[in-house]
Amino acid sequence: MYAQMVKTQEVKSTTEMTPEELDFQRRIDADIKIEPKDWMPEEYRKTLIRQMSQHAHSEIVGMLPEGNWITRAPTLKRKSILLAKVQDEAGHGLYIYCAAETLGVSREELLQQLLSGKAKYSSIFNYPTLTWADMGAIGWLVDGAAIMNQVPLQRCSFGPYARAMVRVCKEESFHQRQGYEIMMVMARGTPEQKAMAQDALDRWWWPAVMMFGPPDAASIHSTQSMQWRIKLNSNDELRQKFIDETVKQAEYLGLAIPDPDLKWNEERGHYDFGAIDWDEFFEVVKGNGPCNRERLRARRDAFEKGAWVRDAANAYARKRRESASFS
Ligand code: FAQ
Repeated sequence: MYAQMVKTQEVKSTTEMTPEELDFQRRIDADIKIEPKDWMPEEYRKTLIRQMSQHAHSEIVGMLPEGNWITRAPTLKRKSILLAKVQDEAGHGLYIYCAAETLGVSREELLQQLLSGKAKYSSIFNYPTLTWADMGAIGWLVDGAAIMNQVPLQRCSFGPYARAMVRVCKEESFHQRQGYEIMMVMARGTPEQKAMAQDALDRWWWPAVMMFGPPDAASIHSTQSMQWRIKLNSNDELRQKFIDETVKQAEYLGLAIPDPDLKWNEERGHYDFGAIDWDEFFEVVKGNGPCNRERLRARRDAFEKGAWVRDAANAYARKRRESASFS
């Protein structure tokens, strides 16, 4: 249905490219990184700003569902681990905003686009975190999906983005393990704890599978982004890889993935899986998910309440500039 509704971007063939574009594409094909001061097509710059800012916003908005459990973590150890994880997400957002700024856009502009609702962030962060087991499911599934998508981005064509991904992926890998460990403890705990772990898996499975974006036939940006190596894999390729790897992990936990159609396909060498509810995905992306309004309200509140910090930092910077110009 969506494949018929969506027109994927058309890409230029080499004969249609200008000499500058041809040279640019040759550098990309030779796996030479593009740096901020290099010539680049305007659309390449715009696509990167769109993807990188959405990525940075996802990291920042992604702090909210887990932040919700910091005060309610079951032990001091769990609290300090969760606190560190949420702080890491803030760090990821900052690296990626910095990398996006090298493309000539200011952080203020990017933030305004988030706060006004113009810019997107990942659909996954519009779902509520109802129990402690959700901390396990987010680490295991959401960070797991994020790594699957971000490991290839370490080799993307834009230098600052690729380099930012190196550290992000190392940290995401720790996040994924801490989530899986929470699930392991709960799955082997009391029957009530195991039921909580199963319930969290039931609620997070399909939103995590949707995180990879619309199916390839409806992915408007993929063809061009893959030609420019802004994306190295298609949405469906990464989704399949995630499912193939996660099924074994669920089996080890003794938990059931909530998909009756999940079945190993010997011929394809992959798991077949059931139909994804793309209506739900597009509703969430349009702003109608269970927590979209709450998430944006929290970010707007934080921005308003943080005004005095920005004012103080600016006043301090101004003072230092003035005293430096007198000496
Ligand atoms: N949610 O043509 P495509 C994390 C939009 S980080 C919302 O396929 P593209 C860490 C898309 O923007 C998670 N919107 O687009 C963490 C486009 O709309 P536009 C974020 C989505 O860009 C863990 C339209 O649909 N990761 O989780 C989504 O080629 C735990 C058409 O789609 C990244 O951002 C979605 N899921 O491919 C933090 C990684 N999917 O812009 C805290 C970098 C698609 O034209 C706790 N980004 N859309 O209005 C990417 O790899 C790509 O941007 C994709 C989408 C794969 C997400």
